[in-house]
Amino acid sequence: MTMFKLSVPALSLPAAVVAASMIFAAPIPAVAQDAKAGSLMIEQPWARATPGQAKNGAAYMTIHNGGTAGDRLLAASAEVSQRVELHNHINNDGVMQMREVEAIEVPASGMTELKPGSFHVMFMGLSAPLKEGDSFPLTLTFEQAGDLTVTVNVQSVGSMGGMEKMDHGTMDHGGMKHGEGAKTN
Ligand SMILES: [Cu+2]
Repeated sequence: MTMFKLSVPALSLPAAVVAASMIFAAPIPAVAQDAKAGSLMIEQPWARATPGQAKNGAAYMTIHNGGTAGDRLLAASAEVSQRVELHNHINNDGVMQMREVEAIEVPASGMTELKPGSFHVMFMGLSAPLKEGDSFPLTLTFEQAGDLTVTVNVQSVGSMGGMEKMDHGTMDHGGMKHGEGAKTN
């Protein structure tokens, strides 16, 4: 009997909550604001705060596709800038450059990550700096799922997103010249 009584405090409430959340919650940060449309789920859209009078900014997110058909992100729109483009980074003889892309593929039963140094949503001609802690709506247009509006959270200038796992010191997006190599319409 004494042993049973002693074992009860060992199963404290916080430990039980942690155990439950490990079982039921997806492994994403608590700050995530996810959005769903059809078989698509947009995980944690975020943008990097822009320094000083920077005219361009970028947003990132992970697009999950739980469906049996692939989809494509065709366009994005937001009020924060004059233009919104879909970009990718390419390695051009060792120099990282950004290029506008026609679409970003999201494979069936798969996902596509928009992240620093890779695919991103580019804001060209910001009307005001993106400030840490702010958030703004971003409408994504998919070929199959149609329009989906997500809330983009602005994180610190040096942020790599919720995961903080990558170290791309030489590929800092914020310091790159946007528009170089990007085609104009
Ligand atoms: Cu870009």
